[in-house]
Amino acid sequence: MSAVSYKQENFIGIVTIERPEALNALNSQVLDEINSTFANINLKTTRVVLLTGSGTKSFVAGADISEMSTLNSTEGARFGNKGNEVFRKIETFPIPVIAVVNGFALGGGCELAMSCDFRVCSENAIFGQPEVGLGITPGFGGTQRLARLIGLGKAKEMIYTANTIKANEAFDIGLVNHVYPQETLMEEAMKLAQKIAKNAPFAVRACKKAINEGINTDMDRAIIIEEKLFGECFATEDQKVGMKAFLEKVKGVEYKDK
Ligand code: CO8
Repeated sequence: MSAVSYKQENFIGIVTIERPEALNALNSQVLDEINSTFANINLKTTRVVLLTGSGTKSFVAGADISEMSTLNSTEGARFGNKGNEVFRKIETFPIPVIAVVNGFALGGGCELAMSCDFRVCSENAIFGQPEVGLGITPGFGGTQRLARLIGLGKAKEMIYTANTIKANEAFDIGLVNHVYPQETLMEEAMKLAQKIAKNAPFAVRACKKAINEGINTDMDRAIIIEEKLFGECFATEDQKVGMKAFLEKVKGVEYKDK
């Protein structure tokens, strides 16, 4: 039975992890299916992806503890590598991916959310990296992405203590961009996605690439990455259409990704 579903509404793709019996925990099958689902997204017809978990209790309650419990050191590293490859694919996916966190985002769940461009969550969301309480480190990028997102001191405290934090604290420390009531979470996420999808697709993708690649290098190199992508925008029809519309005071221009 499939553990990941995909649907498309206009330019928005919705990927849902569907393993409610284990609070959407990530086993090998789920990781493989997330991977193939993203690989099959049509980038000509999709401009934003929302990634969420089924139900109202959990986004993803971590990597699957049953599957991990019997792994030896080599197998553990291989499992970590499998998750890392999938998460890196999401992080570097050409179009924005928004994590819609509808409950627990623990361990691998928090790490999955952090591999997305940004996160929105419901009021009942709980975030944490509880791995040290299970005798392991975060293994799907948590030690790296959490520190980059919320700063070294806060990340170290969360990881060393295994403390979980509620939605409002996640908002206060910048781990999530918005907190919504559970009932309106998906509707609000869709509104954000639609707003992004209305903008020039090439330019949005170029921004993602520039931000992602630039953040990992020094400013001199980073600014050159931006310059190159900025220049490429002037070869698109969307740049002509967008600027002409502004000058002619035309509202509601439709971009075609040319
Ligand atoms: N793995 C497997 N099964 C899980 C997981 C999980 N991570 N989380 C929940 N489940 C299962 C439970 O075992 C339970 O199954 P069953 O009904 O068959 O007993 C079912 O989901 C429902 O869970 P609970 O009954 O526990 O529900 P509660 O509401 O009482 O509690 C919690 C919810 C607090 C979320 C609780 O389930 C929990 O603490 N879960 C584990 C959270 C956790 O520790 N996550 C981190 C896992 S480690 C990790 O993610 C490492 C990532 C990097 C891996 C690198 C590998 C090398």
